[in-house]
Amino acid sequence: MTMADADLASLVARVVDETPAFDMHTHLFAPEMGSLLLCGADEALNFHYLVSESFRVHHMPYHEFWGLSKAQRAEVVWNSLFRDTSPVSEAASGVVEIARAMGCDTGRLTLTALREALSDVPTAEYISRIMNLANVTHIVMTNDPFDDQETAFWSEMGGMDKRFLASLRLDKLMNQYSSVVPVLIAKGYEVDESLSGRSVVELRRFLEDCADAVHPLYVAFSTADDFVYPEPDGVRGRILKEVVLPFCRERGLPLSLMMGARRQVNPALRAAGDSLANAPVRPLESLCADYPDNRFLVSMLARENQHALVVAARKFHNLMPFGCWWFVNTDTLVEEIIRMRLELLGPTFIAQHSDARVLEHLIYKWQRARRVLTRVLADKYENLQSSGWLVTEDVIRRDVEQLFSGNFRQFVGLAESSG
Ligand code: RAT
Ligand code: ZN
Repeated sequence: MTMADADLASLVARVVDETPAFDMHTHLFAPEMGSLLLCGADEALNFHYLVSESFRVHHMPYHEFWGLSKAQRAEVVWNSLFRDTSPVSEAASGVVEIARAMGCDTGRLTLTALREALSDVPTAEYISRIMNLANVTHIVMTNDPFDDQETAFWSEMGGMDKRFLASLRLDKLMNQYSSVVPVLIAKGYEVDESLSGRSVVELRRFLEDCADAVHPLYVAFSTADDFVYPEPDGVRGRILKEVVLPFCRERGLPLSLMMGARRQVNPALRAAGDSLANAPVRPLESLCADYPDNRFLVSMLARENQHALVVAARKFHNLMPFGCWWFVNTDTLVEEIIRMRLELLGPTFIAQHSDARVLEHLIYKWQRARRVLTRVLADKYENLQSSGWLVTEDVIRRDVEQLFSGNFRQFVGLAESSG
């Protein structure tokens, strides 16, 4: 039976809200990893997205800002983005959404009230509350083998909160190889800068050891616009071809490429100083063609690259576009990207990831993703219905489940019942 458009739209909204999400890329950590799991108002306000926006308002010298304590920086950000201007940006309005979900009176929101409503301590109960509000079942961490603070916990990872799963992030190995050579040598791996002798075998052993420690769902690295493939003579090209791709193939792990991040354009902004680049898609197509037995999860940062990425995914089934990342994670661009992907790929991609750095980010990032997906899907189902196609609740549930969790689970080989 055909539904009225308004009924169909509210059914889609309900199903999208009720469908749990598998958050396949975040910067959150299991609670057992101590201070690495950030939460609370001061952390939320120190989010680098907000820090960079605040400089447009307060114009404080960088050294002065970074010389403040975290709580003082939170105050500067608060005053700039919530007192002296209106919090209409994506990241600033996200704080208002978090506050509302946590029970604050957002009509009269103060920093004190926000600090009271959000906890600085991620107790098991608090984590469950936030995950329930966001309707997220699993959180994939970004695990850096060259971060000592993090690797100190790796041997205990097996016994940690099962909702937190690992991914192996190899930016330093792939983008700054010479800087990690001494670290690898100190850890007992026989490598050198020119990849001679036993280097390749030893890098492979390093990856095996990392994977044995954290059991990642995928391996990842980000690239700027300088990523080339094939790159027969370059060190990165050789590590990719001789170490990372065979390792991923043999362990059955997808490789996630986050393309178009131009790092440290303004180092004075620290973590907020990265920008974007229009990255060529041809190297990606060549990789997918040359390595049909490897699987590639790909997100691109520049709006200009989204169309080419979707077209590439039509050509290569070992390519899975995921999420709307960082500078394209805004209402307008997420809608454009999801619409484009649905129109060219059907529901065969990963609709969104949160990229949360602070636990409470899960709330607004997923509320937004759900609102946009509802708008786009309602529109698509209305069109289908008007062509006589039967759109039922079961059909909607199946599609949303695939977009929020099933496509990712299937791509990484995670059975429905496990994890
Ligand atoms: O979105 C972000 O928080 C960025 O700082 C990056 O960490 C990005 O998401 C990445 O994973 O490289
Ligand atoms: Zn990220």
